[in-house]
This record gives sequence, structure tokens and C-alpha cells, in this order.
Amino acid sequence: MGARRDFMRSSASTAGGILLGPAAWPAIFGYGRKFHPEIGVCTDLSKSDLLRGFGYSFIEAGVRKFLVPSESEENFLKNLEQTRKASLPVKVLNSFLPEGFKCVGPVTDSTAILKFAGTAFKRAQVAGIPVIVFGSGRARQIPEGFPREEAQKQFEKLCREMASLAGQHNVTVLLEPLNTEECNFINSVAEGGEFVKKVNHPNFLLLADLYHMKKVEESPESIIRYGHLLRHVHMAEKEGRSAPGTMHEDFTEYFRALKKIGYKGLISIECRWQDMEKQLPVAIQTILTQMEAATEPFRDGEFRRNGLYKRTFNPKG
Ligand code: LER
Ligand code: MN
Repeated sequence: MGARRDFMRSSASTAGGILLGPAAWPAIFGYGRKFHPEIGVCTDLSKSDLLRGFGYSFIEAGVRKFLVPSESEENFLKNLEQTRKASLPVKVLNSFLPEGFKCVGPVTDSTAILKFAGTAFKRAQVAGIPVIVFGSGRARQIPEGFPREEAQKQFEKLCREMASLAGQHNVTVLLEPLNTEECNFINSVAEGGEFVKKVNHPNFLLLADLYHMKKVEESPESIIRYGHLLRHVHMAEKEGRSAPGTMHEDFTEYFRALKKIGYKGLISIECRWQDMEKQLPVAIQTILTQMEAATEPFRDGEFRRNGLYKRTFNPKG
């Protein structure tokens, strides 16, 4: 928590400056805006105390495991009781549709999907969780040989119906673009953003997973272009989907883009932990250090036309 306060102080001082001089440029280009998203982890409630001790502020749990939409209300209430005892809140849910629930293709499961989704949204509202991530790569994979345009239309219809159900429970569904190894449909924030625009419903918005963006080599510029639709962020290093800090990968430009759009959402680490207890403090420190670097665009950078700065992140400073 101390590190977090220091980070807030230093980012606040970076935002100050003398008018018209280089120190004022952050304000002119939008870099002076408040940017310290809460950081959480995709895991289960049993890790709450551990995460809290290292300065994380929330848990991203699974729809299927936590809301158990295919199970009785009683089972859900038992899980809900666990959250009341936990030291961190569950603020977001992922792992939405079971693999077998086909969203597109010659035979779809729309009725079952909407029934499942309706129960999930109702329970999310009871639990006070306003956001559900819709990645579900296997459920929305386009079967081989099936026309892509047809799949696009099916998915649009399904997502619009889902959004309207979500709206009845004050829940927002966030479409998650996944890299091409996980799904053959909607693989970039840009594609996701265009799809969300087509669905055109306030309860259907967008997520950017920086791991998937890196895997498909998508530029942080997409975050700027579709920033108005973005409500949540996941991250992990590209190599081995590692915890931040493991391979010393740089996220500064992505953070700079988030800062530029005035991102007010959360950031969840979604990675493969090797030794969670050892990696948790490194991961949060790495993120805070790189976020801080993202508030200092002029140190050794070069201004580019798109408003981002090219610089190399040196973990040793
Ligand atoms: C899967 O790779 C992923 O990123 C999850 O967030 C999907 O729900
Ligand atoms: Mn993700």
C-alpha cells in the first residue's frame, strides 16, 4: 500500500509544471490526467489475504465457478457467503460461457446461452458485480467451412439480446478479443471495437487484454481509437503468459495509451503463476513502475505523430 501511495504522489507531481514549457505538455496532450487504476488478479477468493498483503485491491473470479448459473440458487448463496468473509471484493467476473454453448455455426445454442446468461446477470446483480467478461473463445469459434459473414450476423444478434438482458440487471458485458491461437473470430481490440459499435448497446462494451494484444502484435493505438468503449483491462507478459516482471517485458506504451484516454477502469493480472507468493510483489511493483514511466513521456523519448513516445523500458532504471 505504501508503494502505491508513493506512486500516487510522484504521478501527481509529474502532472504539475510551468505553462507553455515542456512540463506543461503532459496537460496539453492529456498525459497529466489522473491514472492509477486499481490492480487485481484473476484467481479465486482463497487468495484474498495474500493479494491484499501485497497491495492488490480486488479479485476477478469466474462466472461458472462463482455464480454457478447451471446450479441451484442455494449453491450460489453459499459462494456469495464466502465473498462476505473475504478480505478483498470480487469486482469483475470472467470464464463466462461453457465450451459446449455454441454461439455461431450451423447449430447454435442461443436459447440455452440466454438462459444461462440471464441467471448469471441476475446473480451478478445480487453479488454487486457490475461487469462480466465475454472471452469464451471455444464457444464463439467459427466452425471450419461456415461462412464468416453469417457467423458475424449470428453473433451480433446473440450479443444484442444478451446486452438487453444484462441491462435489466445493471450488468455490462465486455467483449474480449482473443489471440488467433485461442479463437478464429475477433482477435484484436480494433475488430472487437468495430463489433461493439455494430451491437450498439450501452450494456455491451469492450475489454483489452494486453497479453492478447502483444500476441497479435496490436499497437497501443487501438486503445486510443476504441478507448471510449473500453471498460476493463487484463494483462500478462507475452512470453509464457508470465506474471509482469518475469521476463521484464515493457507495457509502458500500453499504459501511456490508457492514460491518454483517461482510463478509469481496473487492471487484472491474468497469467500463469510459477510461484505466486514470490511473483505477486514483483508483479505489482513492475506495473506501478511502468505506470510511473508512462507519466514521464519526455525523459528520453521522441514525440511521434500519433501522440505516443518511443522509449525503451529499462527495468534497472
Ligand atoms: C483467455 O485467454 C482470456 O484471456 C480470458 O480472459 C477469457 O475469458
Ligand atoms: Mn483475458
